[in-house]
Amino acid sequence: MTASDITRRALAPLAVGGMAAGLEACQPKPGGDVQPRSRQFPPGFKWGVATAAYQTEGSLTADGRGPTIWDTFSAGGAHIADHSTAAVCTDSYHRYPEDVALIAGAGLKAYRFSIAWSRIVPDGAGPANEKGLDFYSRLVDEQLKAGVEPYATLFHWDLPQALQDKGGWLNRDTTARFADYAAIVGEKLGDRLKNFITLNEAAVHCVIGHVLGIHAPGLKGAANIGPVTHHQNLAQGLAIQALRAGHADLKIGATLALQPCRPTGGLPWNKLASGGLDALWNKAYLDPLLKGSYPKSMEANLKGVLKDGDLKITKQPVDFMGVNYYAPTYLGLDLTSESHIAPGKPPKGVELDAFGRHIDPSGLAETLAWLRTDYGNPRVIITENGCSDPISQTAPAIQNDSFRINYIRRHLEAVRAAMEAGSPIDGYFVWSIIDNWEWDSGFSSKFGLVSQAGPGGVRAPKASYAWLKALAQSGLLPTHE
Ligand code: IFM
Repeated sequence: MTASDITRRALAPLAVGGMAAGLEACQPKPGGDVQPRSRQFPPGFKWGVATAAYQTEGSLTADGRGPTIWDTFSAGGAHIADHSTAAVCTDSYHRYPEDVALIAGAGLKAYRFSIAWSRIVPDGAGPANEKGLDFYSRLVDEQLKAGVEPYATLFHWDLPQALQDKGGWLNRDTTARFADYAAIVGEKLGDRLKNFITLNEAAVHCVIGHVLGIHAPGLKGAANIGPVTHHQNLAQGLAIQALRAGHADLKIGATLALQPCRPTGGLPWNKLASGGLDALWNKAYLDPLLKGSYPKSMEANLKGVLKDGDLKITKQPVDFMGVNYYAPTYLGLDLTSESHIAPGKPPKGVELDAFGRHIDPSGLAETLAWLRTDYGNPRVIITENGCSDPISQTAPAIQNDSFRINYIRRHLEAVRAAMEAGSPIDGYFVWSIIDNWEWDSGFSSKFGLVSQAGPGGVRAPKASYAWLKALAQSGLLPTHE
């Protein structure tokens, strides 16, 4: 889920402080492909895939796992397009050796997975659950044995329900609980697990889960923006400190859903709307981490939330920035909506993928240029990029997925071009290895390189799996699929 989904489906009721937030407008950029001079990726470039615990593991009560906000939100299939739940998913809690074999079998050298907080600290606070830690220990060892480098995300939206009961991300105490949990994971696994990603797409969790109510915990209201944004940033800073205190040699990064926010049409006031979303979606996470500040337009949201000294904690050295990119979004000014921001039409002729997202690799080039020019050019890993089959509750996965190959190929052209422009990009991870449970879309959206016939069913590599395998072997990006 990205901001383009917000604009399409639900932006109108989003209150973000209105036009005041819109003064930092991002500039429109022409859409389209970006051609690199060379199509050869360097040796050592990390080709990988990404998943998340809640979308893959299933086994929601196994080995002492505590309930999470997603268990509550999706109970009985509520709020989910196909009324499914994540009870089984790809059954990766049991089938992880097969997952790893598929990854290694494609010649991929990196696997980004997430750790379920409530498997480690079932009640959100208190002693560690050894059985939960053992599961991730086995998963890490399986990867190392197969020559795959593990990248663990500590939080991919599955907050322990016990913490939500105390206010979740609205409660400042959650930040300390996250640091405690990070310390436990670092202590147990940090001898072998060297790559950590703090939070996944904090903006999505904030806006879709706490403002629009489409994701767990299903809260609504613009008043949540300030506390949820800042507490996630603060938690991240504390967790980075805790991890580094345990093991000095860890490589730690943050993964953001970076997304160009473009004004619709030529009217100048639409820049106010696009700038408003840019501030709270992109800059409200990049700035505290990399600059130790917030964009000015966030000030009103942060009143009473931001405390003295916090920005010294949010600003931490990171070893890489994780960029998740899917599409840009278009916005316009709408005085009839509470936020004054409304979804806008993209320029004529813009391509859409089957999920309804724009296909626009220039947006990826643009986000990578921000990091180069405005944020000190940190090392980067593309921690997610990919596309879905057409949304369908009944259609089987498309095995001959040339549209996915085409999407990945065109975005890799933008990655390679950004490297030529000076971006230090170390890797590219496709979302995702196997079709999994896509949050509020359930199983009706399929992003995998491999299909699975229903929860727990037979797995079959798609055409894109073989294509990525050939690319990972040669490093040479083909000119067509
Ligand atoms: O499935 C999600 C993932 O959890 C976060 N980033 C976007 C993916 C596809 O929508």
